Amino acid sequence: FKTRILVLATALSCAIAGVASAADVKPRLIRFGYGLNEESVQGRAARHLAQELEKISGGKLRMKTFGSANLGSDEQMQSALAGGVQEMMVGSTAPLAGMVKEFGVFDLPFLFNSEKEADAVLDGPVGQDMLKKLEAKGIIGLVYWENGFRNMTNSKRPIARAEDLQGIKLRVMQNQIALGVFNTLGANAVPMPFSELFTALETRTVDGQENPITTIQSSKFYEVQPFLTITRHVYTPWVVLASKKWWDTLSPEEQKLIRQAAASSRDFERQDSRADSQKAMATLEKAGMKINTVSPEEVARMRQKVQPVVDKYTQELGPELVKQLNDEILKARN
Ligand code: TK8
Repeated sequence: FKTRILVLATALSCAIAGVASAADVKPRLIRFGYGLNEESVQGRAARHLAQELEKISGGKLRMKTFGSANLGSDEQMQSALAGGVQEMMVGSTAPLAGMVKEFGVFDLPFLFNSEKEADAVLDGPVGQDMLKKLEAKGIIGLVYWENGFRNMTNSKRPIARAEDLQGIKLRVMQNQIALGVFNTLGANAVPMPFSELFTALETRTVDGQENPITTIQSSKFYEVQPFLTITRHVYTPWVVLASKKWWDTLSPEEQKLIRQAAASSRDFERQDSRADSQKAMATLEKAGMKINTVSPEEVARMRQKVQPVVDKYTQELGPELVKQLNDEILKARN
């Protein structure tokens, strides 16, 4: 008899918990913005996130995705999240360095050698501590997606040596480190939001830019940029963010579902990005881009050239942080 009561009581409390958690998830519409177009890796992962969230919330948490910077550039969306006027987004870490300077570490060139190293650092203590720092600025950092290793394109000439960058107006992401790195390599660095980039390339306001292969393909930069140089000079991530003002109005159950869907989108996106990178390269070749790869010797020269910039920003970002980061990279490498 005793065990029967126990079984009954357990069943009852489970049922109550079940009911309580279902009531804890209210019908909501979440606006999720991103910068690339719908056909990009970013677009596919945004759709995956929306579908996953809808599925695991029994259709209650619905997400409307806005690509092509239709809700604004990365920087504008970051402010909108902090102000509580937009719920969620994905964007680059580079413009976030204006809020939490430590995000600038991901703009230090020639840091990671492989995607595996980047995953280890981003999902490890360095990457996660940085996400927590965003809270004081009104933003919840959820997960990192892969943007990837960046390469250069331009409309003037193949870049075989750093000297070939002389006189090239090169669009860079909006932070001091990116600016310092490319000016030191010899280019005329022009900070500009990604949302203005295609037009700037088309009208020759700038001569070149740098981004991963997947983006060069999905944003059709090959239509206006004849030269592609494989440099893999920096690995930059994307980060999925939520407005803290909004987040704090959610129930713990809703927050849990969003975290769960975000983790699923991270795994999906990284895999998709890596597979797409191969395909995108073939598309760029077919489109007739003139492609060259800088030699390992030249990469070593470039590294040396930018070392003063790395040293300067290591001081500004915190030598301890940079050391911790390098230690984690070495751990993942070996
Ligand atoms: C898209 C950007 C883009 C980034 C850049 O909004 O700005 O060049 O690589 O992916 O975040």
